[in-house]
Amino acid sequence: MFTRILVANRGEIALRVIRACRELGIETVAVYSEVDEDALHLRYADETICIGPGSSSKSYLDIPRIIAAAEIANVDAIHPGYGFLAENPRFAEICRSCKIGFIGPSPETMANMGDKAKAREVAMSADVPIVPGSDGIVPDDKEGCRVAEEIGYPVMIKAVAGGGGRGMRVAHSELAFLNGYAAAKTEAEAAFGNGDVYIEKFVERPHHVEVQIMADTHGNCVYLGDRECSVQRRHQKLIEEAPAPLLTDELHVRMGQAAVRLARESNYVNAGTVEFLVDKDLNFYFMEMNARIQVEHPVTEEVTGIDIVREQLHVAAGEPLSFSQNDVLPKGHAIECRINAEDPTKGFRPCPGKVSLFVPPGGRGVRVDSHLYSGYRIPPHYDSLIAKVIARGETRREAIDVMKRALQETIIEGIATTIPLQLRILDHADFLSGKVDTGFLDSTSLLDEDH
Ligand code: MV4
Repeated sequence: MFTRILVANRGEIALRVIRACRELGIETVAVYSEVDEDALHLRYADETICIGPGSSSKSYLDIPRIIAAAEIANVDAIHPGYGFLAENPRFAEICRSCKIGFIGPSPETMANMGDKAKAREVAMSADVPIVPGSDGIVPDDKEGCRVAEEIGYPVMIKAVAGGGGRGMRVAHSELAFLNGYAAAKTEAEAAFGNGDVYIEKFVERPHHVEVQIMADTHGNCVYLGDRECSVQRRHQKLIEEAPAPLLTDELHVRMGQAAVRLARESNYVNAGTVEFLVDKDLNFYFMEMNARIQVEHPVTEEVTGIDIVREQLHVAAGEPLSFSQNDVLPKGHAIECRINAEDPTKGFRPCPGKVSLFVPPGGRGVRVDSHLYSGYRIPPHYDSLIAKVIARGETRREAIDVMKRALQETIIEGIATTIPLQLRILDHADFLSGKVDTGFLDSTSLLDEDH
């Protein structure tokens, strides 16, 4: 096992990684930017290194600064958390050439999964269903029109370098296609430096269901069950749960096995997530693979009892997974609310600032992953996630009741948060019946400003 690792991240995920390391007896080195001098991850780590100014591009995203810190601190490996450098194949490659372990998949696997058109090909080879669409990149709009006609409108135009909803357009007609094609290419070129796009049949109001997998270097690959992540606004998830309420017993298994086939086909090693679209008839289609630990991993941990970050450390050190598929027996139900420092009455504008008082919820069935403390000043430079509240119960209804109680007792003063919105969602009839697809929030009045 590693003796010392560097955590190339901040916020709650830095704490999550440091906690797993401490339990395994691994020393930790935290890096931080100048605006993070008061951040909690510095207090939890064994050593700290300032890597630059607040701007991410000059600190948490700056590969030479991170590598320099890793060399100076003499670590065995780097855990990238999520976001920042977590899915950057060039960073993983540089770690490899510097003989620093990277706690994630190989640069080759990461590059393949980062290219959405290549990922579709891998899925096809693995016999994992994909949405009908183009055979790879669409070279020009004339060819695009031909493909769109063939698969039938409406279609979706997607950037190969995309993800998270950027560089995406829906087209219901040829005219809309021509406009959307040009717009998607321009947006993708600006956002990713790569304007290549492909086409898929547009799936109306799909569910976003994802499968957590874990793979080691010994050929073991298992699925840890699924999560429903459809409650989102502009591709920002607000509530996630495990298992996905929509699926039948048979579908939990079929989707889990499909995710494992895809991971095996791409030589995947590490924790990973295979995202699927599920339509109203319960057909499922591969969408993307995320080559990192995800924000919502705790709901899977709560129903399986498996420490996913601990297993990441084991497999990155070349050890086998500590469990096999037969040991994964999800029990009960877990829900996560992502608490963001955003003002729902001001169009979800981020509202950084000083948290004058923070009293986290607790009690039976509650877990809180957060870097917040009373008096902490949230810097404006990073994302607005300030806490994850996770509730579990024997049943979905019980988990919802625990979550409502937990959010009601949470005290966060000095800034606005998404908690009032999440409490309204937890009371909504469609949420209670488990019927929420990705169009749910926009189709309700829950986002209106007059609440
Ligand atoms: C789709 C789709 C419908 N049909 N693809 C959005 C993010 C990106 N990862 C893929 N996304 C979608 N792809 C086809 N062929 C609908 C979405 C989508 C969506 C997916 C997951 C979660 C939320 C979403 C919100 C709007 C659109």
